[in-house]
Amino acid sequence: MEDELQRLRGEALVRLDGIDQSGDLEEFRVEYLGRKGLFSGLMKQLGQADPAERPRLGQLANSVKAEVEEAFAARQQALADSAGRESDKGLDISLPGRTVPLGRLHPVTQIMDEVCGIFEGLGFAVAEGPDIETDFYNFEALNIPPHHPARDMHDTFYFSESVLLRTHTSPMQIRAMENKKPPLRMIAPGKVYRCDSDITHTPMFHQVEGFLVDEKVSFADLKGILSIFIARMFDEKTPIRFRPSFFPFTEPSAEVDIGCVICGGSGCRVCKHTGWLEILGSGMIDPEVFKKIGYDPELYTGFAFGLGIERIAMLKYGINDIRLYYENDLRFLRQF
Ligand code: 2U9
Repeated sequence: MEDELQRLRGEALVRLDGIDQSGDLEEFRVEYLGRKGLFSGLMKQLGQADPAERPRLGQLANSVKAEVEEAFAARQQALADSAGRESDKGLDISLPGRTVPLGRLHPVTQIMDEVCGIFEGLGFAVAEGPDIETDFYNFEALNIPPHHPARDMHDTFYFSESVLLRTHTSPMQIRAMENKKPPLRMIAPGKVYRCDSDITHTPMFHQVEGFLVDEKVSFADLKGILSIFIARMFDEKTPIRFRPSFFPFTEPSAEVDIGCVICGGSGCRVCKHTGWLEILGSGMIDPEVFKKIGYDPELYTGFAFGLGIERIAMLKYGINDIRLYYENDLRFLRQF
């Protein structure tokens, strides 16, 4: 019995040593260590052994079985560890990681922030206000007469006879004037809406308007502030010219041109071979506007200006179709 135990021990340990698959390991467990396995069979034969020898043989059988069970557990662990290393074989840690695509600000937002930042640096406060306005704030207070073409159904989006989508950001400035007394320096950035769509117009676009009101404000102040803005937005040496114009809410009025940023003034497709680009409108606030909101036009004067953000961005980047901004083509938007 003792010899048989030692033989089984040796055989089991040699078998275990050669096992390299978990299926074979399970087969081994059933054959040697299972309830009907070889070790259990030997234990059962203990009953037939010499009663004086039984305790010693019983102890020996238990310790041999425990040794084989321990070797079995060690083999099982070794197989599990090497299976883990196998699955790591598909991983090449020297490969570069996947880059996470970074988002960025829309070109219109970038220009909007740049324009606002320059005027904020010159002491202008930023106004806020609703996109949905009334006829009074959008037209009447701005001295736009009842039969002006801008009031036409074909130019303005109406909700009802007197409620509409603002066509410029000036209503915010009218509201600010109603609530505050001069001196006032303010810009009004935001979306505006007009019934228009072609390569230079979209039904929604962005404007920044601004004004400065105080006693003794002159056209020279307007020229000074707008010249500083142009020098900071474009270049110190950018040529500027003021051209007489007309707006219902300013008198006198002027449009402001800069030397073409694309061709340097020699003439190109962007400046239509004139050498100049129109970038904003401006003027001295019409006394009729002051009367509408209750400012004394004898005491106060002020200048105002307005610019279209998409247009500035088109000139700056040489873009010829405004609709590209709103088609969400990432190949276009990623360039800015
Ligand atoms: C108040 C009084 C007057 C704002 C002004 C312009 C001239 C102007 C256009 C530029 C291109 C609109 O986006 S655009 O189509 N704007 O030319 N805007 S003066 O005048 C004001 C504003 C507020 C109370």
